Amino acid sequence: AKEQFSWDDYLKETESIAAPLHCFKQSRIPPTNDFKVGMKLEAHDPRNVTSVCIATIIGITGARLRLRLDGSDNKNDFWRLVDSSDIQPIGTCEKKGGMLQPPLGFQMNASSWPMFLLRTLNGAEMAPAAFFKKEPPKPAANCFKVGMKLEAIDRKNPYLICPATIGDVKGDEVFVTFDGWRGAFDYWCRCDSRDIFPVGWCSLTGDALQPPGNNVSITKSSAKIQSSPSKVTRRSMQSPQKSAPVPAQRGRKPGRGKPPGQSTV
Ligand code: MLZ
Repeated sequence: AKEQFSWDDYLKETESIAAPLHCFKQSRIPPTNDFKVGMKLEAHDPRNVTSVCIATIIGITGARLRLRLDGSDNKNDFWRLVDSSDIQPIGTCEKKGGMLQPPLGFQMNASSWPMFLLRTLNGAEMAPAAFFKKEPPKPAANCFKVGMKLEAIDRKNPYLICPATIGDVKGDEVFVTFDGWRGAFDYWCRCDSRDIFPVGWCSLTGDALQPPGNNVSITKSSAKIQSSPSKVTRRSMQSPQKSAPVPAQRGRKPGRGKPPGQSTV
C-alpha cells in the first residue's frame, strides 16, 4: 500500500517547524460544517466583490463549501470556509437595505434578473443562520518566519490544500511556496489570508491534504531554507507522483507572484 503523507515524518525529514497556530486567521478548532448540498445562501461575487448574489452549495469539503452563483455558469465555482465573512444567510442583504445583484456574467438578459431572482428563491432550501460561523479574529501581527511549514490552498486549483513553506515575509505579507512544485503555484498573500492553514488542519477537517510534488525546487529562497539539498532530493525520490513535472514558469504572470531578486535557477 502507498504510504500516506505524514507531517510528523515530513517535518523531521526537512528539519523544519510548523508555523504556530496564532500566526493564522483560522479558528484553533476548525468550525463544524453543517451545510448540505443544494442549500442556498448569499455570497459576495468573487469577481465583483461589491455585489451580493445568491449562491447554491454544489459541494462540501472539510470546513469549506463549493459555491456556484445562481444565474452564472459552471466554470466559476469558488470555495468558502463556513466561517467566511463572504457568505451570509438569505435575507441579510435586504435587512441591511441592500439589493441582491446578478452575478458577473449573468447568463440572461439583465432585464430578466428580477424574475430570475424570484424564481430561484421560490421553494429554495435556505441554509439556516446557525450554520454560519463567526469569522475568527485577525492575528495580532505577522508572526510567520521564512522556512515555516503550513497547509495552503492552491489558488490555481482551489479545491486542493497542499503542504507549503513560507518563502519570504514582507510587511503584512507572506510568500507561500508549494513543496515540490518549483514555484509554479507560489503566491504572495496577506498573513491574515483565509487561504492558509496551520499544519494538521486537513486531518482535523477531513480534507484530503495533497502530498508534496516530486519536483526539486531550486530557488534562492529554498536554498536558504533547505539546510541539506540532498534531503530534498531524497524526499522527492521517496514520494513519486503520477502527475507530470510542471515547468517552472507555467502559468506565471510576468512580474507577479515572485519577490524581486528571487530567481528560479
Ligand atoms: N497535477 C495538477 C495539479 C497540481 C497541483 C499542485 N499544487 C501545488 C497539475 O500538474 O497541474
